[in-house]
Amino acid sequence: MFGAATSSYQIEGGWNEGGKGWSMWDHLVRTDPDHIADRSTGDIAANSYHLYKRDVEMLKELGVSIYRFSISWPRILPFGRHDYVNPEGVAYYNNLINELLANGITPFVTIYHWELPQNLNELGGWLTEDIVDWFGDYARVLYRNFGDRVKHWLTINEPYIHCNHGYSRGNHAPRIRSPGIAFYECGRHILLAHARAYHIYKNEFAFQGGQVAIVISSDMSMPSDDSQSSYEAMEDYRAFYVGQYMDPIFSATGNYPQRLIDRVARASANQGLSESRLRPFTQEQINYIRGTSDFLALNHYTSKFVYRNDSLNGTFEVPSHQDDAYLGTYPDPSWMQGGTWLFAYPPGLYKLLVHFKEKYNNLTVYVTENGFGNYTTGLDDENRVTYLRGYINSLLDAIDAGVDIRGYCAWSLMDNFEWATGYTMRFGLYQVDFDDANRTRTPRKSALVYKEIIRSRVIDPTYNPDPHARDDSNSAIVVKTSALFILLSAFVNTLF
Ligand code: PNW
Repeated sequence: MFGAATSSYQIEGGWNEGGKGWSMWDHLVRTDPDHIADRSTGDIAANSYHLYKRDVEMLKELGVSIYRFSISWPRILPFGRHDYVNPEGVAYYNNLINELLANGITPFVTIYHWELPQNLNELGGWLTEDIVDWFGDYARVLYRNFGDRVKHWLTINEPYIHCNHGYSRGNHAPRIRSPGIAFYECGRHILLAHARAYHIYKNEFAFQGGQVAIVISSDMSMPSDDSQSSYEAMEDYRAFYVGQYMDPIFSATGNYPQRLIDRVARASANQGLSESRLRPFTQEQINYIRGTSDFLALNHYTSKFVYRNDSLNGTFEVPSHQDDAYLGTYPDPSWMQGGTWLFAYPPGLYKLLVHFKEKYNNLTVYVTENGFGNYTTGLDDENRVTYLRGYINSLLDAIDAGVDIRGYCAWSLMDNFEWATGYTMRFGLYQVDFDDANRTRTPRKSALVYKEIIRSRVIDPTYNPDPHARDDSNSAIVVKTSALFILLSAFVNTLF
């Protein structure tokens, strides 16, 4: 199944319409506007709150069978808590879901793509265990209202990126800078909250017959050379930034990776602390979290080499997860670069999937995000075409290697609010004109290539569509009509 992905804050707009409450991103962009690269907001974004029918039309044009989108928590629960459900919010997502189903497109719904209601943020957000209750109650509202039609639920998007940007680097909402403590607390509560939402589904909504999964972001990591230290650094990279979130759910032991436990415990002890900054799970919590994902929803963009040597001495803040992990990374300079962190290495997807198959006992995978973002706009996105072809080809190799892959979603259906980089970074198959009140969407070359791959089931490197000359648009009809008119007038002229 091929699909395309988006998230609510990045495309919806309608930030204060239809009874919606404030998320921590609404709060960030109003209280700290200079933090966003172009001082923009998601107040209107691509205006999908009003243009969702056009979005579904685009999905139809592409010929995809999956649309991955997210639900805005404060649009459904304006105050975060489940004691007041906003009927207009429910109506919006009902309309979207019904429109998708009427067009034969399966919804994959992300319950949480970083839009924490601001008042829950003020009560502690992801740093308090109360969020396990809040999140579970919110998930229950969604299952109850939409579960008759939604059969694929994705609980939480990318614990690592959310905790690293929101609670460690302080680059995303809620802009907390606590790389040695909050970073781990955030991840811990995300795992518990995810498990709560999973159990609620299985205990109360199993009759709906759907599936529930967590969304994990993972780069492919490789040792920078043959040395033991590089190999160890790579294993630590995987333990800190992937295993921390995956192992408690997908591994047989159901706990954090031992490397992660050991390194944080040792660093904490060296810092004179009486306990590890990575709080251990109780056996009861381990049992509660283990096995709580019906498949792996994987977001993958890039790859890196990992090393550990003396050049790292004194480079990390103490305490921090960077200091705990104590490793360096870099991309191969020959890889095509998009945004600051995005380097294209298509074989990385194949290697990662084969690694996961071996490590996590033949798990089932949907790729829920993969795409190319850069700072250029326009319709001739050759580099995005190259990226898509390369990564889809790599996916085919993984299927040949026996990996159980069920679906692939491109990020993103359209240009959108790319968090702290605002609208400066573009990921869209469809270009969105943010200067135009209508937020006109136009297919890029990548959209036409993706459409042809989906239609033909072939990656044809010679296929070279022109996104400026569209034979299926109204303008083509205008051209034909005017040609007819010229012919007619020529005929009339010969008469007189
Ligand atoms: C994802 N990295 O975040 C998010 O799920 C999307 O909301 C976002 O728009 C998209 O990727 C593009 O950035 C990531 O540094 C951010 O590897 C950074 C990384 C990966 C994913």
